Amino acid sequence: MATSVKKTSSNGISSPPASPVSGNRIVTLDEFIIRSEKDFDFATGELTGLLRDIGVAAKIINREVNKAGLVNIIGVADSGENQSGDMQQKLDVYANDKLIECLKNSGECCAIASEENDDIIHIPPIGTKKNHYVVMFDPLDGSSNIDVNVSVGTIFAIYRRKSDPSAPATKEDFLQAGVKQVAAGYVLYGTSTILVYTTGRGVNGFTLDPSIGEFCLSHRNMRIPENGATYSVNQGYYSKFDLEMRRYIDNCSDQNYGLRYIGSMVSDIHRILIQGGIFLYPSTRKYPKGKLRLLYECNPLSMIVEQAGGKAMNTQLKRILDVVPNELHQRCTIAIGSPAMVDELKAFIERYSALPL
Ligand code: AHM
Ligand code: MG
Repeated sequence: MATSVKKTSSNGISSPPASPVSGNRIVTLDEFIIRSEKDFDFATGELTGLLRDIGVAAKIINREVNKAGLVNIIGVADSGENQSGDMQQKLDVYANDKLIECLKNSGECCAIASEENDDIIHIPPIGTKKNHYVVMFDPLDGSSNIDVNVSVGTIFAIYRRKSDPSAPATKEDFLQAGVKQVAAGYVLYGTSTILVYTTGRGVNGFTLDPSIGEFCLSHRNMRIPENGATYSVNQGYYSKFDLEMRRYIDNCSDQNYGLRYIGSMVSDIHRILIQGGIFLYPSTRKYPKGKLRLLYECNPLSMIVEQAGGKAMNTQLKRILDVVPNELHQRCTIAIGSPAMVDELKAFIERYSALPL
């Protein structure tokens, strides 16, 4: 019987084991998850169950996203603003509810934190079962784009809890550095719907085949190109960026890099994962600490990108996955993507942040 040996490189990232499936036959997400379970350190089936729950919720959300224009579900929800002060879209609320419902019904995790909820949500255990995981998600990232049919996505992260499994989960279970994630992923509701995830052994993508209602393995062991020809930033804020960021953007332009910015982070990151490039959300006057959320957006996408061979840091040059959060809805700056491009930006920041203004 083949055994999988966990190999860890100097940066702490495990290299992928031999693929658990082979040949050209269709491999569904459920089959892949179950076959990969043996590679996981604490294989009890809980993590497998959680990933399957998220897969089910993603299919339900996908159905609703795809018929959004037909059923008057697009637009701003009655609840108004969420914790982070953004307008909540109706589909945000729907996606949030479905994820919570799917995770609650299976009872595989002990608590949830969502970008759309102020506080953590406890999940009552089923019977005497002790649950060891907490789940965090942004149910519908980029949702301000829904009304104009631009792709949106779900982002998720799973952590092993720190607190005693026989007691209720605590906020500390969620305030762990991203390097502690045991799994992370996203679902992009795009021209086709794709679920991409990692459990720390490489990154795999599964495209939803609507005819059979299954996510099927389509992108095996995804690797980000070392370099790219595009940069992704809201250049409308150029005058509000720090000097070093402006110099880097000038350099991108001088080098004839293309500018690609969808305004939906999952979509931008998915493109970069496949084609290479860099995504930036630096500090602006409106968001001095950055706009994006560390727990729900930056950490899971950083784990995916690192697992695919890329890099992710904040504009203080700290690896995103090493930042220890101190609040659930903490924001952070981010530069993420092809390793050579992130290194190039790092050199610009080191050079220009040393200059007097
Ligand atoms: P959201 O979680 O409220 O949708 O906000 C996050 C989104 C990202 O998907 C996207 O990269 C960014 O906000 C766009 O912000 P901006 O319009 O300031 O460029
Ligand atoms: Mg978001």
